[in-house]
Amino acid sequence: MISKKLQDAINLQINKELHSEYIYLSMAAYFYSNDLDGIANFFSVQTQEEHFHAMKLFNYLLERGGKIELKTIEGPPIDFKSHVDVFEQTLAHEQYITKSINELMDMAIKENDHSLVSFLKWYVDEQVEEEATASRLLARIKIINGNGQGLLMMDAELSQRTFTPPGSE
Ligand code: OFO
Repeated sequence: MISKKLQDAINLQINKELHSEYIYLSMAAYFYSNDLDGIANFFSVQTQEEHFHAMKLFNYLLERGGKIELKTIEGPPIDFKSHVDVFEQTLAHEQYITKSINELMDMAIKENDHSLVSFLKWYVDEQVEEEATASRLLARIKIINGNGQGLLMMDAELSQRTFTPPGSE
């Protein structure tokens, strides 16, 4: 049985992952309305990833005999200043999520919850990838600096992204 303190922290992390899903859905909408459907596709696939992150925690908590307590999902940003702004917000958000996962890991270590420590390692690794992707795309959109040809190339590349549930590839 998991402790009440860790149960609360996992429920909060589920909320943060669902909030991430909502944020990326808003970013997808921004790019769809700017006729960059490929970049919008990237964010759309990201929403599926975030849903997966939330559900993985959800299923784990149930397996541990914990209680799921879903909370209100905060609204996402809906106005973006520029394409660069979207990617800056993406990187900042992923850094925030990394911090949150690390804090959860610290709590699990402190409580000697070996199962949770082992489970969270997947998220620690995943966050390395999340930050690296956000950082690479931010650098590229800055290089493109509004150049139409560069933007269309990035759009074409990101249109290829599909969602593959981790563990099934
Ligand atoms: Fe769930 O990693 Fe992004 O937010």
